[in-house]
Amino acid sequence: MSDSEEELTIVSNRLPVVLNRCGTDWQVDPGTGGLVQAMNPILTENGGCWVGWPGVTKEEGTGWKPGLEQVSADSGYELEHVVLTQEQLEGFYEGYANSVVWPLFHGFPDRCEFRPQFYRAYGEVNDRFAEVIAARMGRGGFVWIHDYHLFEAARRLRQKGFRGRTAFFLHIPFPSVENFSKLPWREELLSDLLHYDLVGFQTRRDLHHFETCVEGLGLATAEKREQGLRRFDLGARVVEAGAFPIGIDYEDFARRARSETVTQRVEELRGDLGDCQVVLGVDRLDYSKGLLHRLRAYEQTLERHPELCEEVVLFQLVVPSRENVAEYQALKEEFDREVGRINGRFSTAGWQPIHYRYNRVGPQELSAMYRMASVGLVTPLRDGMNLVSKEYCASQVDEDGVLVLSEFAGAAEQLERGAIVVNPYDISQTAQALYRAITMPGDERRQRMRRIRQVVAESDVYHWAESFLTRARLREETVQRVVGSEVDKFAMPERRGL
Ligand code: ADQ
Repeated sequence: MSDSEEELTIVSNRLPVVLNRCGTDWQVDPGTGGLVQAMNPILTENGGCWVGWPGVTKEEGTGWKPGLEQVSADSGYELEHVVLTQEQLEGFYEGYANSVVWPLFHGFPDRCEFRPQFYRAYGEVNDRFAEVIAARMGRGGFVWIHDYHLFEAARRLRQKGFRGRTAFFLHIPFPSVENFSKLPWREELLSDLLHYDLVGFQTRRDLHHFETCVEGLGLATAEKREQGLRRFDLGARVVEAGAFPIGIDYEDFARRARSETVTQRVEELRGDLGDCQVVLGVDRLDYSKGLLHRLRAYEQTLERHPELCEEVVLFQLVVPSRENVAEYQALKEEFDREVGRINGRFSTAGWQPIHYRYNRVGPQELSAMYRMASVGLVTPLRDGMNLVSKEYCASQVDEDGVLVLSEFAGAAEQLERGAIVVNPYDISQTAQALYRAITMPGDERRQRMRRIRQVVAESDVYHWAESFLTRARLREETVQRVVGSEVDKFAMPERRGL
């Protein structure tokens, strides 16, 4: 087997499956989403394995196992599950991952709960993942680990004798040194990342933040390499870091948007809305997505331009997320209240300014909304990349939509030349941008949209996976391997909180 055909092991917090309980049985379906779509062809072609948590805890039993085996057999690669208890899940997932790393890395340090027990649970669960990976891979091979749930996996894997190559991709932003420094376990986290051979970020800004943190905390010095890569020489080994902006399956979105079913659905939706222009928001319910700021900006647009009343509607789709967390429930309540207030303030007999749906919609419905919308309003306060902005553009097959995009979405680095870029904290500027988008002449719309669509098409998810994997594999020839106890040279003398 040549290097490029080498078996690949992917690791992410969740396995790419959807489990639903039907009475006492389980229905197990293959997952969807960009990562699955990108990895499927590679795993199917070269063989491989996906390691992750199946989505149910140890206490819920193992009735789903036969279904998982079936999905594994159908997909052509193995699915290796990691068993977690309810208690581990709470400390690791709801605790450290989502109440420490998520808010801190998105620039909300005041929302963080820096509890040592969360950090301990995180370590325990990362160790469980490392055990499962090591049991499968032995001492060698190539493993690609994803996202902020698994910073420690490479270090723990090496402690178990693994000597193969490890790569990591962070889907969320990497914070500035000011924010990062607030983390009680900051040196530990950086040292954990420096146990990987290759660390990938979404944007050059994230890479720069990482570099500044590593240098600022005195762990290593970065050397600039080709294609913007950074190289950290740690003596016993070398770590590379780079920006690899994730993409979407552009062709799939464009094809679906052009399909007969979607074209018909667009007609129906347009019929329902009369001649109104549609401004579309599509988000997971999360404080990082800037939903309340967006409502205020829309309200200000209507206030300043009353002539837009009965001419425009904001269609906001929200996917439920972390529904059992009080903070998210409060956000939903406030969002509902604000929608009600704005609708109460501006509605007329036959027109309502905001149409709001709080559910997950199927791919065809989503595609119809993307195609129908004259403006894609994507204004997160911080976002690793933001796939919605790219999906909107790929679905704009008539090329007459305008993307209004937050400068704090990773996507802005690639799409700034065609989008109207805004600071979502600046309500007045966002309102002006929205007005400009709604009233933009057809020629300018097409010119801008064409430019963005080209970027989204060229840097699709396949391009992302291939460029990351090529870099990770290239490194084999250029990098010294870690031997024996040299791994521990870089471990923290005392890992606080453990
Ligand atoms: P997310 O925070 O989940 O991803 P995003 O990139 O916007 O954010 O992806 C959301 C996905 O959910 C999109 O594919 C979208 O189509 C889908 N979606 C949203 N609303 C929906 C609805 N009502 N019905 C159906 N589907 C809906 C994390 C990071 C991002 C990064 C991605 C990928 O937080 O910054 O872009 O990973 O790396």
